[in-house]
Amino acid sequence: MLARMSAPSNALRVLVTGFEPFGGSSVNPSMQAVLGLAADPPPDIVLLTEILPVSHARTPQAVRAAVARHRPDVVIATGEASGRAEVTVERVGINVNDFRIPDNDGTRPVDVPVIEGGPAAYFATLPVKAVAAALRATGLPAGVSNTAGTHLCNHTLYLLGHLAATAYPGMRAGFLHLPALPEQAARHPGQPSMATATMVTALKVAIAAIRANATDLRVSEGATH
Ligand code: PCA
Repeated sequence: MLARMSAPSNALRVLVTGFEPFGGSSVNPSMQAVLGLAADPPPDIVLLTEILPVSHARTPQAVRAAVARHRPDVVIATGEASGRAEVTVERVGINVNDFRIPDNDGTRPVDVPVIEGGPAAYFATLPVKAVAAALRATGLPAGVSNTAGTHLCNHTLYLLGHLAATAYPGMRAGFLHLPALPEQAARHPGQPSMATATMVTALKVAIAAIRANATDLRVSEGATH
């Protein structure tokens, strides 16, 4: 959907995607965050939003169609990572589907490549460290993650990297994993959570950081494990 019509014609085109609920949950924080952002878009960009299916068969076509239709300069895909306490900015997508739980069609691929014959991995082309730093500077818990898992979030990140490398040169793309919503965590005592409004703020801060940083910061966000 085109959420804003009045941005200048040379304004940055930013596609933000979320996923529909999956895994038996009736909500997905990424869908709530993207709907919240679409309802209150940043004034200085062209915000484009899509809710993607959670389907090994259908997600790739939905991603390809969204990029072809919207021609974004920047893609920020988002998804749920229940169990994580922070907004995590994914560094890398790998060329494998190895689903721990079935997708919404009941499909569970094991060790199936995202792109047959593709490279092992694509790095996100967003300034991941600058985004994580900007989020923390705003008072939001955030970090760089070195694995987006092996389900459809990783799939989407890898596919966006593939599209940027092959068909859409210059397109910057990456992935933010979001914690569970409070109402999800309430059913799993001890699980960390984040409110939708906080996630919407995080997306706005991420967009601003991407605009402000053509290249990434040279600071360590490394991990030992
Ligand atoms: N999270 C899953 C897929 C959809 C979503 O929101 C993942 O992390 O791969």
